[in-house]
Amino acid sequence: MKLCESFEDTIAAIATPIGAGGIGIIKISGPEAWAIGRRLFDQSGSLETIQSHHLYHGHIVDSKTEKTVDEVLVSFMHAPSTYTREDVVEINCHSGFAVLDRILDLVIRAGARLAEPGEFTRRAFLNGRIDLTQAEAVLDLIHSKTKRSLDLASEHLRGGLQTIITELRDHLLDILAMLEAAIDFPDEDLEILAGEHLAVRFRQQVRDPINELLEHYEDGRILREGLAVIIAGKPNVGKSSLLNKLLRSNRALVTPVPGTTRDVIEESFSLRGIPLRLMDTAGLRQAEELVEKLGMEFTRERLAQADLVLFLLDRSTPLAPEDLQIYKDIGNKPRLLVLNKVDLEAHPDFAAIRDRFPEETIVETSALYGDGMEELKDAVFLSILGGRLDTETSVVAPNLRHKLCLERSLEAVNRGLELLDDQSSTELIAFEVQEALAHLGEIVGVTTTEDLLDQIFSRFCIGK
Ligand SMILES: Nc1nc2c(ncn2[C@@H]2O[C@H](COP(=O)(O)OP(=O)(O)OP(=O)(O)O)[C@@H](O)[C@H]2O)c(=O)[nH]1
Ligand SMILES: [Mg+2]
Repeated sequence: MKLCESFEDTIAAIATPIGAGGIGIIKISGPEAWAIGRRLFDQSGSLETIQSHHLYHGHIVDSKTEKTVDEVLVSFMHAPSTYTREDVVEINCHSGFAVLDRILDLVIRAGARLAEPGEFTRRAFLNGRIDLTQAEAVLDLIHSKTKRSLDLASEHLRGGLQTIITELRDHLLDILAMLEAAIDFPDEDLEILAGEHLAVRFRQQVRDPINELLEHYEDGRILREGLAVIIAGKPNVGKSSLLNKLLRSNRALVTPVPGTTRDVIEESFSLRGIPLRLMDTAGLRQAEELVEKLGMEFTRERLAQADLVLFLLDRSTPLAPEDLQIYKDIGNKPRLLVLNKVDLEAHPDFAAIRDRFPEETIVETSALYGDGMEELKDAVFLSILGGRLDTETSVVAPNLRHKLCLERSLEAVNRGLELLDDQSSTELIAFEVQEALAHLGEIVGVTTTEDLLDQIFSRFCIGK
Protein backbone atom coordinates (compact mmCIF):
# COMPACT_ATOMS: atom_id res chain seq x y z
CA MET A 1 0.00 0.00 0.00
CA LYS A 2 1.31 3.44 -0.86
CA LEU A 3 1.17 6.32 1.56
CA CYS A 4 -1.12 8.54 -0.48
CA GLU A 5 -3.39 5.85 -1.90
CA SER A 6 -5.35 5.71 1.30
CA PHE A 7 -7.00 9.04 0.73
CA GLU A 8 -8.81 7.95 -2.42
CA ASP A 9 -10.66 4.79 -1.60
CA THR A 10 -13.26 4.05 1.00
CA ILE A 11 -12.64 1.13 3.33
CA ALA A 12 -15.01 -0.95 5.42
CA ALA A 13 -14.81 -3.73 7.98
CA ILE A 14 -16.61 -5.36 10.85
CA ALA A 15 -15.22 -3.57 13.90
CA THR A 16 -16.56 -5.86 16.62
CA PRO A 17 -15.64 -9.49 17.37
CA ILE A 18 -17.59 -11.91 15.24
CA GLY A 19 -20.13 -13.92 17.19
CA ALA A 20 -23.57 -13.77 18.66
CA GLY A 21 -23.93 -10.65 20.77
CA GLY A 22 -25.94 -7.54 21.47
CA ILE A 23 -24.38 -5.16 18.99
CA GLY A 24 -22.09 -5.50 16.02
CA ILE A 25 -20.55 -2.52 14.27
CA ILE A 26 -19.55 -2.05 10.68
CA LYS A 27 -17.21 0.84 10.13
CA ILE A 28 -16.82 2.69 6.83
CA SER A 29 -14.16 5.34 6.27
CA GLY A 30 -13.20 7.43 3.28
CA PRO A 31 -14.60 9.93 0.79
CA GLU A 32 -17.55 7.73 -0.20
CA ALA A 33 -18.52 6.71 3.32
CA TRP A 34 -21.56 8.98 3.63
CA ALA A 35 -22.83 8.20 0.13
CA ILE A 36 -22.54 4.45 0.75
CA GLY A 37 -24.22 4.75 4.13
CA ARG A 38 -27.09 6.74 2.69
CA ARG A 39 -27.60 4.31 -0.18
CA LEU A 40 -28.19 1.37 2.16
CA PHE A 41 -29.92 3.13 5.02
CA ASP A 42 -33.67 3.57 5.10
CA GLN A 43 -34.08 6.18 7.77
CA SER A 44 -37.18 6.07 9.98
CA GLY A 45 -39.33 9.11 9.47
CA SER A 46 -36.92 9.91 6.62
CA LEU A 47 -37.67 13.65 6.63
CA GLU A 48 -34.73 14.56 8.82
CA THR A 49 -31.62 15.82 7.13
CA ILE A 50 -28.65 13.92 8.37
CA GLN A 51 -26.28 15.84 10.63
CA SER A 52 -22.74 14.92 11.44
CA HIS A 53 -22.10 13.11 14.74
CA HIS A 54 -25.75 12.24 15.30
CA LEU A 55 -27.24 8.78 15.63
CA TYR A 56 -30.14 7.78 13.37
CA HIS A 57 -32.61 4.94 13.62
CA GLY A 58 -33.71 2.98 10.58
CA HIS A 59 -33.15 -0.17 8.54
CA ILE A 60 -30.53 -1.54 6.21
CA VAL A 61 -32.25 -2.51 3.00
CA ASP A 62 -30.94 -4.61 0.12
CA SER A 63 -32.00 -2.49 -2.84
CA LYS A 64 -31.91 -5.44 -5.24
CA THR A 65 -34.40 -7.55 -3.34
CA GLU A 66 -35.93 -4.64 -1.42
CA LYS A 67 -35.69 -6.80 1.65
CA THR A 68 -34.87 -5.37 5.07
CA VAL A 69 -31.69 -6.92 6.43
CA ASP A 70 -31.68 -5.51 9.96
CA GLU A 71 -32.94 -2.73 12.20
CA VAL A 72 -30.01 -0.44 12.91
CA LEU A 73 -28.65 2.75 14.42
CA VAL A 74 -26.27 4.59 12.13
CA SER A 75 -23.91 7.44 12.92
CA PHE A 76 -22.63 9.68 10.18
CA MET A 77 -19.48 11.62 11.00
CA HIS A 78 -17.79 14.23 8.86
CA ALA A 79 -14.03 14.65 8.74
CA PRO A 80 -11.93 15.74 10.49
CA SER A 81 -13.37 14.93 13.94
CA THR A 82 -13.29 11.17 13.40
CA TYR A 83 -11.04 8.25 14.22
CA THR A 84 -9.38 8.35 10.79
CA ARG A 85 -9.88 12.07 10.14
CA GLU A 86 -11.91 10.99 7.12
CA ASP A 87 -15.66 10.83 6.66
CA VAL A 88 -16.87 7.89 8.71
CA VAL A 89 -20.11 5.96 8.98
CA GLU A 90 -20.76 3.37 11.66
CA ILE A 91 -23.64 0.95 11.34
CA ASN A 92 -24.75 -0.52 14.66
CA CYS A 93 -26.63 -3.69 13.88
CA HIS A 94 -27.38 -6.92 15.70
CA SER A 95 -24.30 -9.02 16.17
CA GLY A 96 -24.47 -12.32 14.41
CA PHE A 97 -22.22 -13.70 11.74
CA ALA A 98 -24.86 -13.76 9.00
CA VAL A 99 -26.16 -10.23 9.70
CA LEU A 100 -22.72 -8.64 9.84
CA ASP A 101 -21.52 -10.53 6.81
CA ARG A 102 -24.58 -9.56 4.79
CA ILE A 103 -24.37 -5.85 5.64
CA LEU A 104 -20.63 -5.78 4.98
CA ASP A 105 -21.27 -7.39 1.62
CA LEU A 106 -23.81 -4.68 0.77
CA VAL A 107 -21.34 -1.99 1.82
CA ILE A 108 -18.64 -3.49 -0.39
CA ARG A 109 -21.02 -3.77 -3.34
CA ALA A 110 -21.97 -0.13 -2.81
CA GLY A 111 -18.39 0.92 -3.45
CA ALA A 112 -16.15 0.34 -0.43
CA ARG A 113 -13.32 -2.14 -0.29
CA LEU A 114 -12.44 -4.44 2.58
CA ALA A 115 -10.03 -2.80 5.03
CA GLU A 116 -6.67 -4.39 5.71
CA PRO A 117 -5.60 -5.20 9.28
CA GLY A 118 -5.05 -1.96 11.20
CA GLU A 119 -5.94 0.19 8.22
CA PHE A 120 -8.29 2.53 10.10
CA THR A 121 -5.56 3.25 12.64
CA ARG A 122 -2.99 3.51 9.84
CA ARG A 123 -5.13 6.20 8.25
CA ALA A 124 -5.43 7.98 11.59
CA PHE A 125 -1.62 8.03 11.62
CA LEU A 126 -1.17 9.00 7.97
CA ASN A 127 -3.72 11.77 8.36
CA GLY A 128 -1.79 13.13 11.33
CA ARG A 129 -4.32 12.49 14.08
CA ILE A 130 -2.02 10.25 16.08
CA ASP A 131 1.68 9.45 15.99
CA LEU A 132 3.21 5.99 15.84
CA THR A 133 3.54 5.59 19.60
CA GLN A 134 -0.17 6.28 19.94
CA ALA A 135 -1.01 3.84 17.14
CA GLU A 136 0.99 1.16 18.96
CA ALA A 137 -0.78 2.10 22.18
CA VAL A 138 -4.13 1.35 20.53
CA LEU A 139 -2.94 -2.23 20.07
CA ASP A 140 -1.59 -2.41 23.63
CA LEU A 141 -4.88 -1.08 24.93
CA ILE A 142 -6.89 -3.74 23.14
CA HIS A 143 -4.63 -6.46 24.47
CA SER A 144 -4.33 -5.18 28.05
CA LYS A 145 -5.30 -7.86 30.52
CA THR A 146 -4.63 -6.04 33.77
CA LYS A 147 -5.17 -2.61 35.24
CA ARG A 148 -1.52 -1.62 35.20
CA SER A 149 -1.09 -2.71 31.58
CA LEU A 150 -4.13 -0.61 30.73
CA ASP A 151 -2.66 2.39 32.58
CA LEU A 152 0.50 2.12 30.50
CA ALA A 153 -1.40 1.87 27.22
CA SER A 154 -3.68 4.81 28.11
CA GLU A 155 -0.72 6.96 29.07
CA HIS A 156 0.91 6.28 25.71
CA LEU A 157 -2.38 6.82 23.91
CA ARG A 158 -2.69 10.20 25.60
CA GLY A 159 0.69 10.99 24.06
CA GLY A 160 2.93 10.44 27.12
CA LEU A 161 5.84 9.03 25.16
CA GLN A 162 5.21 11.27 22.17
CA THR A 163 5.58 14.36 24.38
CA ILE A 164 8.91 13.20 25.79
CA ILE A 165 10.28 12.31 22.35
CA THR A 166 9.12 15.63 20.92
CA GLU A 167 10.87 17.50 23.74
CA LEU A 168 14.06 15.55 23.11
CA ARG A 169 13.84 16.34 19.42
CA ASP A 170 13.27 20.03 20.14
CA HIS A 171 16.42 20.13 22.26
CA LEU A 172 18.38 18.43 19.51
CA LEU A 173 16.99 20.84 16.93
CA ASP A 174 18.15 23.77 19.11
CA ILE A 175 21.59 22.24 19.38
CA LEU A 176 21.65 21.65 15.65
CA ALA A 177 20.67 25.26 14.99
CA MET A 178 23.59 26.44 17.12
CA LEU A 179 25.98 24.14 15.31
CA GLU A 180 24.72 25.25 11.93
CA ALA A 181 25.09 28.90 12.90
CA ALA A 182 28.69 28.14 13.73
CA ILE A 183 29.19 26.43 10.38
CA ASP A 184 27.60 29.29 8.44
CA PHE A 185 29.32 32.09 10.33
CA PRO A 186 32.68 30.69 11.30
CA ASP A 187 34.09 34.12 12.05
CA GLU A 188 31.48 35.14 14.56
CA ASP A 189 32.34 34.59 18.14
CA LEU A 190 29.93 31.83 18.98
CA GLU A 191 31.37 31.12 22.37
CA ILE A 192 28.48 28.85 23.09
CA LEU A 193 30.34 26.32 21.01
CA ALA A 194 33.39 26.68 23.15
CA GLY A 195 32.35 23.32 24.42
CA GLU A 196 31.14 23.28 27.96
CA HIS A 197 27.78 24.88 27.43
CA LEU A 198 26.86 22.67 24.51
CA ALA A 199 28.17 19.55 26.21
CA VAL A 200 26.05 20.27 29.28
CA ARG A 201 22.93 20.69 27.18
CA PHE A 202 23.74 17.54 25.28
CA ARG A 203 24.09 15.57 28.51
CA GLN A 204 21.28 17.02 30.57
CA GLN A 205 18.62 17.59 27.96
CA VAL A 206 19.23 14.64 25.71
CA ARG A 207 21.51 11.89 26.98
CA ASP A 208 20.19 11.63 30.55
CA PRO A 209 16.49 11.62 29.59
CA ILE A 210 17.14 8.94 26.96
CA ASN A 211 18.90 6.82 29.56
CA GLU A 212 16.00 7.33 31.93
CA LEU A 213 13.52 6.18 29.31
CA LEU A 214 15.62 3.11 28.58
CA GLU A 215 15.53 2.21 32.26
CA HIS A 216 11.78 1.80 31.96
CA TYR A 217 11.99 -0.68 29.11
CA GLU A 218 11.81 -3.67 31.42
CA ASP A 219 8.68 -2.26 33.11
CA GLY A 220 7.08 -1.95 29.70
CA ARG A 221 8.02 -5.48 28.75
CA ILE A 222 6.47 -6.81 31.95
CA LEU A 223 3.26 -4.82 31.53
CA ARG A 224 2.87 -5.65 27.83
CA GLU A 225 3.91 -9.29 27.76
CA GLY A 226 3.46 -10.42 31.33
CA LEU A 227 6.07 -12.11 33.49
CA ALA A 228 6.66 -15.80 32.92
CA VAL A 229 6.28 -17.50 36.30
CA ILE A 230 6.76 -21.25 36.23
CA ILE A 231 5.80 -23.76 38.90
CA ALA A 232 8.37 -26.55 38.98
CA GLY A 233 9.05 -29.51 41.23
CA LYS A 234 9.04 -33.27 41.30
CA PRO A 235 5.78 -35.15 40.65
CA ASN A 236 2.96 -34.94 43.18
CA VAL A 237 4.28 -32.03 45.25
CA GLY A 238 1.12 -30.04 44.45
CA LYS A 239 2.07 -27.88 41.43
CA SER A 240 -1.29 -28.18 39.71
CA SER A 241 -3.09 -27.66 43.01
CA LEU A 242 -1.13 -24.45 43.50
CA LEU A 243 -1.97 -23.20 40.00
CA ASN A 244 -5.65 -23.90 40.64
CA LYS A 245 -5.59 -22.16 44.01
CA LEU A 246 -3.92 -19.06 42.59
CA LEU A 247 -6.32 -18.93 39.63
CA ARG A 248 -9.26 -19.84 41.84
CA SER A 249 -10.46 -22.32 39.26
CA ASN A 250 -9.94 -25.98 38.57
CA ARG A 251 -7.85 -25.36 35.50
CA ALA A 252 -5.42 -28.27 35.89
CA LEU A 253 -6.11 -31.90 36.69
CA VAL A 254 -5.14 -32.89 40.22
CA THR A 255 -4.79 -36.52 41.25
CA PRO A 256 -2.79 -38.41 43.85
CA VAL A 257 -1.02 -40.19 40.97
CA PRO A 258 2.51 -38.85 40.38
CA GLY A 259 2.97 -37.78 36.76
CA THR A 260 -0.55 -36.40 36.24
CA THR A 261 0.43 -33.25 34.36
CA ARG A 262 2.03 -33.95 30.99
CA ASP A 263 1.81 -30.64 29.18
CA VAL A 264 2.62 -27.07 30.12
CA ILE A 265 -0.56 -25.35 31.27
CA GLU A 266 -0.34 -21.60 30.88
CA GLU A 267 -2.83 -19.07 32.20
CA SER A 268 -2.87 -15.30 32.55
CA PHE A 269 -2.99 -14.04 36.08
CA SER A 270 -3.15 -10.52 37.45
CA LEU A 271 -0.97 -9.90 40.47
CA ARG A 272 -2.00 -6.48 41.77
CA GLY A 273 -2.49 -5.29 38.24
CA ILE A 274 0.76 -6.79 36.96
CA PRO A 275 0.17 -9.47 34.31
CA LEU A 276 1.75 -12.86 34.93
CA ARG A 277 1.86 -15.86 32.65
CA LEU A 278 1.55 -18.60 35.23
CA MET A 279 2.69 -22.03 34.12
CA ASP A 280 2.09 -25.44 35.61
CA THR A 281 4.44 -28.11 34.34
CA ALA A 282 5.06 -31.83 34.29
CA GLY A 283 6.86 -32.99 37.43
CA LEU A 284 10.54 -33.66 36.88
CA ARG A 285 11.92 -37.11 37.65
CA GLN A 286 13.63 -40.06 35.97
CA ALA A 287 10.89 -41.34 33.69
CA GLU A 288 10.82 -44.07 31.10
CA GLU A 289 7.47 -43.43 29.52
CA LEU A 290 7.52 -41.42 26.26
CA VAL A 291 4.68 -38.97 27.00
CA GLU A 292 6.03 -38.09 30.40
CA LYS A 293 9.54 -37.69 29.00
CA LEU A 294 8.25 -35.27 26.35
CA GLY A 295 6.35 -33.35 29.01
CA MET A 296 9.54 -32.99 31.01
CA GLU A 297 11.38 -31.68 27.95
CA PHE A 298 8.74 -28.97 27.67
CA THR A 299 9.21 -28.18 31.35
CA ARG A 300 12.97 -27.76 30.90
CA GLU A 301 12.46 -25.47 27.87
CA ARG A 302 10.08 -23.26 29.79
CA LEU A 303 12.34 -23.25 32.83
CA ALA A 304 15.05 -21.72 30.70
CA GLN A 305 12.77 -18.85 29.63
CA ALA A 306 11.11 -18.16 32.96
CA ASP A 307 11.35 -14.83 34.73
CA LEU A 308 10.69 -16.53 38.06
CA VAL A 309 10.54 -20.13 39.22
CA LEU A 310 8.31 -21.28 42.04
CA PHE A 311 10.27 -24.31 43.17
CA LEU A 312 7.83 -26.54 44.99
CA LEU A 313 8.75 -29.08 47.66
CA ASP A 314 6.43 -31.42 49.55
CA ARG A 315 7.25 -30.69 53.18
CA SER A 316 5.53 -33.86 54.38
CA THR A 317 7.87 -36.25 52.57
CA PRO A 318 11.64 -36.69 52.65
CA LEU A 319 13.76 -34.37 50.59
CA ALA A 320 14.57 -36.51 47.55
CA PRO A 321 17.51 -36.57 45.12
CA GLU A 322 15.06 -35.36 42.41
CA ASP A 323 14.38 -32.24 44.46
CA LEU A 324 18.06 -31.44 44.63
CA GLN A 325 18.52 -32.13 40.93
CA ILE A 326 15.70 -29.70 40.06
CA TYR A 327 17.23 -27.12 42.38
CA LYS A 328 20.46 -27.52 40.43
CA ASP A 329 18.62 -27.23 37.08
CA ILE A 330 17.07 -23.95 38.15
CA GLY A 331 20.61 -22.63 38.49
CA ASN A 332 20.71 -18.94 39.21
CA LYS A 333 17.26 -18.07 37.85
CA PRO A 334 15.19 -15.86 40.14
CA ARG A 335 13.22 -18.29 42.29
CA LEU A 336 11.23 -18.85 45.44
CA LEU A 337 11.33 -22.00 47.52
CA VAL A 338 7.76 -23.03 48.24
CA LEU A 339 7.20 -25.65 50.95
CA ASN A 340 3.81 -27.12 50.20
CA LYS A 341 1.46 -29.39 52.16
CA VAL A 342 2.09 -27.58 55.45
CA ASP A 343 -1.29 -28.85 56.63
CA LEU A 344 0.40 -32.26 57.00
CA GLU A 345 3.03 -33.09 59.58
CA ALA A 346 6.47 -31.89 58.55
CA HIS A 347 9.07 -34.47 57.64
CA PRO A 348 12.22 -34.19 59.80
CA ASP A 349 14.27 -33.41 56.65
CA PHE A 350 12.65 -29.99 56.72
CA ALA A 351 13.49 -29.15 60.33
CA ALA A 352 16.60 -27.25 59.34
CA ILE A 353 15.56 -26.27 55.82
CA ARG A 354 16.39 -22.60 56.30
CA ASP A 355 19.96 -23.48 57.30
CA ARG A 356 20.24 -25.70 54.29
CA PHE A 357 19.12 -22.96 51.87
CA PRO A 358 20.19 -19.79 53.68
CA GLU A 359 20.13 -17.70 50.50
CA GLU A 360 16.57 -18.55 49.50
CA THR A 361 13.28 -16.88 50.21
CA ILE A 362 11.07 -19.62 51.63
CA VAL A 363 7.28 -19.53 51.65
CA GLU A 364 5.04 -22.14 53.26
CA THR A 365 1.75 -23.07 51.63
CA SER A 366 -1.07 -25.52 51.59
CA ALA A 367 -2.30 -25.64 48.04
CA LEU A 368 -5.09 -27.90 49.24
CA TYR A 369 -6.54 -25.47 51.77
CA GLY A 370 -5.20 -22.18 50.45
CA ASP A 371 -2.90 -21.28 53.34
CA GLY A 372 0.00 -18.98 52.51
CA MET A 373 -1.38 -17.73 49.20
CA GLU A 374 -1.16 -14.05 50.15
CA GLU A 375 2.39 -14.52 51.47
CA LEU A 376 3.30 -16.25 48.24
CA LYS A 377 1.87 -13.41 46.15
CA ASP A 378 3.76 -10.87 48.28
CA ALA A 379 6.98 -12.81 47.79
CA VAL A 380 6.44 -13.08 44.02
CA PHE A 381 5.75 -9.38 43.78
CA LEU A 382 8.82 -8.47 45.79
CA SER A 383 11.21 -10.87 44.19
CA ILE A 384 10.51 -9.97 40.58
CA LEU A 385 9.68 -6.36 40.88
CA GLY A 386 11.59 -5.30 43.97
CA GLY A 387 10.82 -1.65 44.47
CA ARG A 388 9.80 -1.15 40.85
CA LEU A 389 6.28 -0.76 39.58
CA ASP A 390 4.94 -0.70 43.12
CA THR A 391 3.49 2.78 42.94
CA GLU A 392 0.26 3.72 41.27
CA THR A 393 1.84 6.50 39.26
CA SER A 394 1.42 6.05 35.56
CA VAL A 395 4.46 5.12 33.57
CA VAL A 396 5.84 5.80 30.17
CA ALA A 397 7.85 2.83 29.02
CA PRO A 398 9.35 2.12 25.62
CA ASN A 399 8.58 -1.08 23.75
CA LEU A 400 11.27 -3.05 21.94
CA ARG A 401 11.01 -0.96 18.77
CA HIS A 402 11.28 2.29 20.72
CA LYS A 403 14.17 0.87 22.72
CA LEU A 404 16.21 0.05 19.61
CA CYS A 405 15.64 3.56 18.24
CA LEU A 406 16.54 5.13 21.58
CA GLU A 407 19.74 3.10 21.75
CA ARG A 408 20.81 4.17 18.26
CA SER A 409 19.99 7.74 19.09
CA LEU A 410 22.01 7.49 22.29
CA GLU A 411 25.00 6.10 20.40
CA ALA A 412 24.93 9.11 18.09
CA VAL A 413 24.63 11.46 21.06
CA ASN A 414 27.60 9.83 22.75
CA ARG A 415 29.67 10.04 19.58
CA GLY A 416 28.69 13.72 19.33
CA LEU A 417 29.83 14.26 22.91
CA GLU A 418 33.17 12.61 22.23
CA LEU A 419 33.70 14.74 19.14
CA LEU A 420 32.86 17.80 21.18
CA ASP A 421 35.39 16.74 23.82
CA ASP A 422 38.03 16.28 21.14
CA GLN A 423 37.11 19.67 19.70
CA SER A 424 36.47 18.01 16.35
CA SER A 425 34.91 19.78 13.43
CA THR A 426 31.47 21.28 13.89
CA GLU A 427 30.22 19.50 10.76
CA LEU A 428 30.98 16.12 12.26
CA ILE A 429 29.16 16.98 15.46
CA ALA A 430 26.18 18.27 13.49
CA PHE A 431 26.09 15.00 11.57
CA GLU A 432 25.74 13.01 14.79
CA VAL A 433 22.99 15.31 16.00
CA GLN A 434 21.11 14.67 12.79
CA GLU A 435 21.59 10.95 13.28
CA ALA A 436 20.21 11.17 16.81
CA LEU A 437 17.26 13.20 15.53
CA ALA A 438 16.44 10.72 12.79
CA HIS A 439 16.35 7.78 15.20
CA LEU A 440 14.08 9.65 17.60
CA GLY A 441 11.93 10.60 14.63
CA GLU A 442 11.43 6.94 13.82
CA ILE A 443 9.82 6.39 17.22
CA VAL A 444 7.00 8.84 16.63
CA GLY A 445 6.88 8.30 12.87
CA VAL A 446 8.36 11.59 11.63
CA THR A 447 10.79 9.52 9.65
CA THR A 448 9.34 6.21 8.64
CA THR A 449 9.26 3.58 5.92
CA GLU A 450 6.51 1.51 4.33
CA ASP A 451 8.08 -1.64 5.75
CA LEU A 452 7.97 -0.27 9.26
CA LEU A 453 4.32 0.73 8.91
CA ASP A 454 3.44 -2.67 7.47
CA GLN A 455 5.23 -4.33 10.36
CA ILE A 456 3.38 -2.29 12.96
CA PHE A 457 -0.09 -2.35 11.47
CA SER A 458 -0.11 -5.97 10.36
CA ARG A 459 -0.28 -6.89 14.05
CA PHE A 460 -3.69 -5.24 14.29
CA CYS A 461 -6.94 -6.99 13.63
CA ILE A 462 -9.16 -6.11 10.68
CA GLY A 463 -11.59 -3.42 11.69
CA LYS A 464 -9.20 -1.52 13.97
N1 LIG B 1 -2.59 -32.39 52.19
C1 LIG B 1 -2.27 -31.74 51.11
N2 LIG B 1 -2.37 -32.34 49.91
C2 LIG B 1 -2.04 -31.65 48.80
C3 LIG B 1 -1.61 -30.29 48.87
N3 LIG B 1 -1.35 -29.88 47.61
C4 LIG B 1 -1.63 -30.91 46.79
N4 LIG B 1 -2.05 -31.98 47.51
C5 LIG B 1 -2.43 -33.30 46.98
O1 LIG B 1 -1.29 -33.89 46.39
C6 LIG B 1 -1.69 -34.67 45.24
C7 LIG B 1 -0.94 -34.21 44.02
O2 LIG B 1 -1.32 -32.90 43.72
P1 LIG B 1 -1.08 -32.24 42.29
O3 LIG B 1 -1.46 -30.84 42.40
O4 LIG B 1 -1.69 -33.07 41.23
O5 LIG B 1 0.50 -32.40 42.20
P2 LIG B 1 1.47 -32.08 40.96
O6 LIG B 1 2.72 -31.56 41.54
O7 LIG B 1 0.77 -31.26 39.99
O8 LIG B 1 1.72 -33.53 40.38
P3 LIG B 1 2.17 -33.96 38.90
O9 LIG B 1 1.29 -33.28 37.93
O10 LIG B 1 1.98 -35.42 38.92
O11 LIG B 1 3.61 -33.58 38.75
C8 LIG B 1 -3.19 -34.51 45.13
O12 LIG B 1 -3.80 -35.58 45.74
C9 LIG B 1 -3.46 -33.22 45.90
O13 LIG B 1 -4.75 -33.17 46.44
C10 LIG B 1 -1.52 -29.68 50.16
O14 LIG B 1 -1.14 -28.53 50.33
N5 LIG B 1 -1.86 -30.47 51.23
MG1 LIG C 1 0.28 -31.57 38.03
